[in-house]
Amino acid sequence: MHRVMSSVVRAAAAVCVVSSVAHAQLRTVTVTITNLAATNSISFADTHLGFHRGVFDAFNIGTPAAPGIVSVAEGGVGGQWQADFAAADPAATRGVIGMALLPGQSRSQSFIVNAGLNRFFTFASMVIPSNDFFIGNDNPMQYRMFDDAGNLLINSITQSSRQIWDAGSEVFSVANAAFLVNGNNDLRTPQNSVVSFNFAELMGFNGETTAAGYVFNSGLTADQAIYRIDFASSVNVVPEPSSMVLMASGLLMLGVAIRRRQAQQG
Ligand SMILES: [Ca+2]
Ligand SMILES: [Ca+2]
Repeated sequence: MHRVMSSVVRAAAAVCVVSSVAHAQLRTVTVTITNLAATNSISFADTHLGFHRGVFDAFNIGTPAAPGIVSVAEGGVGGQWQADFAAADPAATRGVIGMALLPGQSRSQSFIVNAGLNRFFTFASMVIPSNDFFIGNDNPMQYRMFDDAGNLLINSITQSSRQIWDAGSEVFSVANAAFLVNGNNDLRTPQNSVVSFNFAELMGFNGETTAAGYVFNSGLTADQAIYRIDFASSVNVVPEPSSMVLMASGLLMLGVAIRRRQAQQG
């Protein structure tokens, strides 16, 4: 009798453990990006982002920009950045919040994140107009998003003008710039330099008409906030198919144990 009851308890415990492991760390995280720059100042191309283990390092200050970050900085599409991220960390939750984000605009998107596995956040977005300017985190472990219980540790990330990067891959040129009526983003002159901070050079585009129709005026000052990412998190209650299978097998074990007990009693 004792043996039978303990197998029932074990089976019941297995159901509980499997379901709690499957659900405890899944979070729905809503990411909202906002362009804080003044009217007629900088815009941002696609924002590339990911929740990850902290191993994907897209660039380093003072070293030449790798093709991944160049794919963000020189046109905003970021295909190589996404591919490199996927290769470095296949279990990461990656995404894109798309299209040009004009001064004053906000955009939101939700992601299902395993908060226990993918605790860190990385982002990169081209600053437009420019030849090769972007924003993003140099250190892949700079933003730890979740504590051990899966609670959000960071509600907001703000970037100021002094945090704008020059990828050092393309020489400044109106004629070769993205997002300008008088620029052709397909043209480039290699710069052969390194990643560095630079926002002052953007003044060189003042007076140029942007692809969005406004006449550009940088007006940036070093400590001015230009971009913000806000985070809101809730527990994700939709079980994944794999956890449904595990729960079903746990219930099956429970059923077998109960039938065994009934057989012994009968
Ligand atoms: Ca780095
Ligand atoms: Ca440059």
